[in-house]
Amino acid sequence: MAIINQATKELQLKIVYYGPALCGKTTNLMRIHEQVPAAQEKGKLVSLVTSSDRTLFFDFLPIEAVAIKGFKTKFQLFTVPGQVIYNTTRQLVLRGVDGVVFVADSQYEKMAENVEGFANLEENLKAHKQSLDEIPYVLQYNKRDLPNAAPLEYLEFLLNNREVQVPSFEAKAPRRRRSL
Ligand SMILES: Nc1nc2c(ncn2[C@@H]2O[C@H](COP(=O)(O)OP(=O)(O)OP(=O)(O)O)[C@@H](O)[C@H]2O)c(=O)[nH]1
Ligand SMILES: [Mg+2]
Repeated sequence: MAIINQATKELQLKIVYYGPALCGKTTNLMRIHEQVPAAQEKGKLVSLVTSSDRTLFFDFLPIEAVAIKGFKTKFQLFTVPGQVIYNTTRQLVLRGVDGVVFVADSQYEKMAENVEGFANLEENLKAHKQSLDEIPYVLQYNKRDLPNAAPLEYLEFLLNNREVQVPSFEAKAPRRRRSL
């Protein structure tokens, strides 16, 4: 839920990067962290990972963006752990979410996981009495650099098939800098 502080003129929004295991959620936050100019206020990227770099709880990155009608906007970016066993954690991270970026892995063999991940997002929102009818979300088709990436039309057909279609974006991050 967006927090509006009239006294300090601040607006705080929580955005969650959601998606199947290894689709590139953490990489998204790392790239944003690298690319937001130092002049713009950005906090530390906090990552809680296993020894093999898989997200254990979540990643967290606070960013300050442009002012909207005199209100300083603060985005809190989170990722969830994609591994199936961490569903309770995914549910917790979704609490109070204002917007979702669903990251899909473009590789053909990941389609079932993408579809399951999307259904899992809907289920977990339901647990908070929320739904994608009211929570704004976008789709990111990641790993477009890989040779076995499925055509965009196929991804759209599988994932962007709710009553209202949402914006979708292609992405690739072939190299990952180990800079945490
Ligand atoms: N080729 C390619 N590899 C990518 C891309 N994005 C991420 N990766 C790689 O995919 C692997 C998993 O990336 P992560 O960002 O850790 O994935 P995640 O979704 O956070 O994974 P979990 O936290 O376990 O759910 C890493 O080796 C990344 O370097 C991409 O666009 N292209
Ligand atoms: Mg991760």
